Amino acid sequence: MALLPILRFPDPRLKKVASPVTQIDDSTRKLVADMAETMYEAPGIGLAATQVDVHQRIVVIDVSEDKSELQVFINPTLGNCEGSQTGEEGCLSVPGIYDKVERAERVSISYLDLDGKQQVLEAEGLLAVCIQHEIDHLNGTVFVDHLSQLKQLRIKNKLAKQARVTA
Ligand code: GNR
Ligand code: NI
Repeated sequence: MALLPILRFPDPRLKKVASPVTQIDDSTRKLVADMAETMYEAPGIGLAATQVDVHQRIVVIDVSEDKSELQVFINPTLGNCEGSQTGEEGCLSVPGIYDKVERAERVSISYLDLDGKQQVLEAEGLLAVCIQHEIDHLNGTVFVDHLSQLKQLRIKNKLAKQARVTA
């Protein structure tokens, strides 16, 4: 296993649209294991392949209290969305920044599991938020893209300043 470097906003590679996985093989399983290790180490509750500069439609999520319930979604597609919820979001690609984003309260997704089997999942609450946040990444969207232009500018300035002091 290996820790993978996480791209930081506003890296233009975060804007790439990921391609569907056409074959689930050992390289897919290795990537998923490395993504899970990277997510747990960060620590975060989800990670999209886009964030580690792999532009394939793969997401790992673990919203459990004790970090014991890894979920892997390959080629996830959003189906029915219902209701709305607004909560503070953060992102491993936008460290130290948190802001409110409105999302659907309940979502249905179809995806492939690691055995290539088609699955359907109904999710609500934090898992639903995380799924929407990760599918956004696969489509080249970061949560700050949902904020006002002024907030985005402030975030870019703050991250640029942080980068200067840590350099
Ligand atoms: O770790 C994460 N926490 C989080 C909190 C609220 C809404 C979404 C998230 S996802 C984030 C990890 C991440 O950046 N995934 O892309
Ligand atoms: Ni994120």
